[in-house]
Amino acid sequence: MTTLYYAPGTCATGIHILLEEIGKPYDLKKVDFAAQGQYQPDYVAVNPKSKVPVLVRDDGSTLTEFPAIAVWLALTNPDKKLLSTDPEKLARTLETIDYIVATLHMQAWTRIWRTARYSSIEDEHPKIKAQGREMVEKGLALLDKQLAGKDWLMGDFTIADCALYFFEFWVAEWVKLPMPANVAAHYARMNKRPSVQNMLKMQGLAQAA
Ligand SMILES: N[C@@H](CCC(=O)N[C@@H](CS)C(=O)NCC(=O)O)C(=O)O
Repeated sequence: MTTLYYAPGTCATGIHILLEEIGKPYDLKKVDFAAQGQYQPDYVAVNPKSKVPVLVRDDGSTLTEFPAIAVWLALTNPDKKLLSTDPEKLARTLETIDYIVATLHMQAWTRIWRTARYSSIEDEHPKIKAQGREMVEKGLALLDKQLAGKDWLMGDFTIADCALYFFEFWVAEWVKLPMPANVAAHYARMNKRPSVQNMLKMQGLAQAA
């Protein structure tokens, strides 16, 4: 059966939401980050990159990287209309996801949460964290502009909204930075979706959002 490896509240929440939107049966396997589970041999055998999300498909093959998993889920479930195949809309959707994943997650949040990966000199950490925060704030401003006059990033609900959700979740629940109005409204809209409510319950995060 399709299986999602996740850790609560991580970027894997976006893939979990997509699985709930699709509504087909799947299994969940939790990776215990507190116990460094991502680095243990049994998990490295699943994903040598030691990251979540990982999707194990029905044929037993694994898929990693948020954008790849999200696109694959959308294209294999076309009836759910989670990604337009119109070239312009598809390119714009991927443009937004790449910004959230490759710039905001990988560059900004990694500076904030995994600061030691940027410098082993502790005195430099406050500066690196501040850079990450600045990047998050810039991202919030750009995404707020993109959401102006729209309920969802692309007009219709797509995989991009699920990527934005994990970014919003971190801002709202974990770092508690103020969100600009359109982003805050998008986060509230997402939290009302049954798929998001199910995900929050299943990951033990229901109190958070
Ligand atoms: N580029 C990857 C990033 C995945 C990633 O960094 N996931 C984080 C959780 S949000 C993780 O597994 N971190 C564990 C670690 O770095 O030790 C993707 O988009 O899937």
